[in-house]
Amino acid sequence: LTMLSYSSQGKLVRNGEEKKLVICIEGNIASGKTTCLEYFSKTSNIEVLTEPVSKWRNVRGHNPLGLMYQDPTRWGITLQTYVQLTMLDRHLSTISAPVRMMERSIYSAKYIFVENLYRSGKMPEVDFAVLSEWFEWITQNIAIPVDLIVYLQSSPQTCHERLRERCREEENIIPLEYLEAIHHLYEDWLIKKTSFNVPAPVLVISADDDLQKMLHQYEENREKILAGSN
Ligand code: DCP
Repeated sequence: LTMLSYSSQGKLVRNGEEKKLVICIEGNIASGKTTCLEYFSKTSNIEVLTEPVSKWRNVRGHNPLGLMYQDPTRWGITLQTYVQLTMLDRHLSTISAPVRMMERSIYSAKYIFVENLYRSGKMPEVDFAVLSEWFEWITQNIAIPVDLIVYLQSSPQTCHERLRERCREEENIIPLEYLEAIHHLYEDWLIKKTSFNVPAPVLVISADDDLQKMLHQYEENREKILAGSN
């Protein structure tokens, strides 16, 4: 049963979920978000939602992620419309533990990926306008609670190496310049805070180290993260 009510800002709220702690893990492609989420998923009382990338690779037998990398001008809006829907669905799903951790957010989908397609000249202005109208309607009318953003700050070079090691088929054409563009958009958004609204406090974790050191950093930051503070 879903209970709908209105928050103090007049936005629609489901099940009074604003009382639970919601932490979004943000960072470049292959910055290690999944490893971070896996680490915390071993802790009780935390619900971990990984990114719905399997859906983006298969919607009713189609692969919008693959299509987007092959021809971003034609398929960028197709992928990003679907990403926006799947992210909204994640944000609004019932939280099953006192703390929720999720990979990325509807915010980075728009402020980083849609923005990058548009700025690099790969998304037609009309597609960008339609996506922006959808995004603004959603964020103005539906409460999307986020309490903390954990930013895994990595160098584009490191991500490029990790991408090559991982060999996800759709991604083998991603050049270093693409990761650099995503990196700069993230830095402007979450570090310089000069581009778009930052919906929650930001905790920065440097993510260029090897796995063992990364796990150690997560251990060190565990209490801060679970208290929802930066
Ligand atoms: N992607 C996209 N547009 C978005 C979100 C993601 O084009 N709005 C693409 C980028 C990647 C793929 O989807 O090719 C998955 O991206 P993530 O970086 O979110 O997931 P990873 O598995 O790469 O994260 P990590 O390696 O940090 O765990």
